[in-house]
Amino acid sequence: MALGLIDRYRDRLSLEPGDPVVTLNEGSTPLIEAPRLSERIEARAYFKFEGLNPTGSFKDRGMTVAVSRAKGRGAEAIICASTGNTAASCAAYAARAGMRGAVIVPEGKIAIGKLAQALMHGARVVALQGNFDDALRIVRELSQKHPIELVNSVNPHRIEGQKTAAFEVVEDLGAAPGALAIPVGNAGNVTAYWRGFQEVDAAPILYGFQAEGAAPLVRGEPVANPETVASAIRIGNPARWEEAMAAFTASRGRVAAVSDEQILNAYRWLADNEGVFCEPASAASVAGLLAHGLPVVEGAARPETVVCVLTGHGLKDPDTALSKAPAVINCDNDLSAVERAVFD
Ligand code: AN7
Repeated sequence: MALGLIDRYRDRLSLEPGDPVVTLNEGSTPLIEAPRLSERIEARAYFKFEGLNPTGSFKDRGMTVAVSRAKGRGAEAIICASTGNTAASCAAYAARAGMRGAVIVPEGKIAIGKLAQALMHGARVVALQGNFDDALRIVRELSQKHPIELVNSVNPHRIEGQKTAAFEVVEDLGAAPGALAIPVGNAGNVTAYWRGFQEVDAAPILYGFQAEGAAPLVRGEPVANPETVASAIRIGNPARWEEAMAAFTASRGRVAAVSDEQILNAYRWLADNEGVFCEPASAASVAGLLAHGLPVVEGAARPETVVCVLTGHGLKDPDTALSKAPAVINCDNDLSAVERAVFD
């Protein structure tokens, strides 16, 4: 049976000896070869498909550690601000731990699959008339005032859990990849990968990608009203700004922007040509490689292997999928009509 990541890596994580293990057997996600993408970018490409975690995103890696620690210190409730995935993960792990969960999401900007999960897991779901950055500021204040544990990636245990994805990449490849491409929102995940790689003496070039309308790290200043179809990374003032920029520099990588059109094209191309259905924000990592190639810092070698982190599952957001996909063909209840519909 596949163990959860605390059972696999506990000695490298931040838990106390007495902490319970709150797990849904997250992690151990597949590293999938990407033959078509490899052709297009002229390097050996792989997907780290984090959409196959229990609630459909990489957030579960951080949540198992953060919630186990919270439970170990006797917390009875957890809270987060979220663009969707953190909300679903927080709600599921709260249910698993027998704790109360609350999630604050930007009103009208949450993918339907994520709302369904958060509500089904019994979390209190609050839709804020503001954006993610407003929600994060408010939950930070709330967690100072009340005995409720904040489980956004400002919580150090989240980063600890998420760094295990880097361990898995190196284990599965048998070596460090030459480069890693990753979407960047609040910048917790890229921070976590870099820490994980460093702990196993690996140093791939990090390519981070933000959506053009929500690209504070590329612009070098916060974006007051971030906008993008990739709702997961609709974030204007990343909490892990400094650490992420330090990681890009240390790895000789860079952060760049991709347009919504490039994101949506990559999103559909991946589903259609590689058989992998990720969410739009995740496709930003592939869109970035297709748009920018493999940018190489002077003096560094061009990477031969590239891992693209596909951070979340496409079923999160059926509305965006259906608006991009071809139409369904309606058909009479009749053999020849079906024949025409299938073969014409
Ligand atoms: C699919 O769920 O911020 O740079 O509240 O869901 O670590 O923020 C989600 C972020 C990339 C960006 N891909 O990661 C949330 C939230 C997906 C995501 C990111 C998110 P960070």
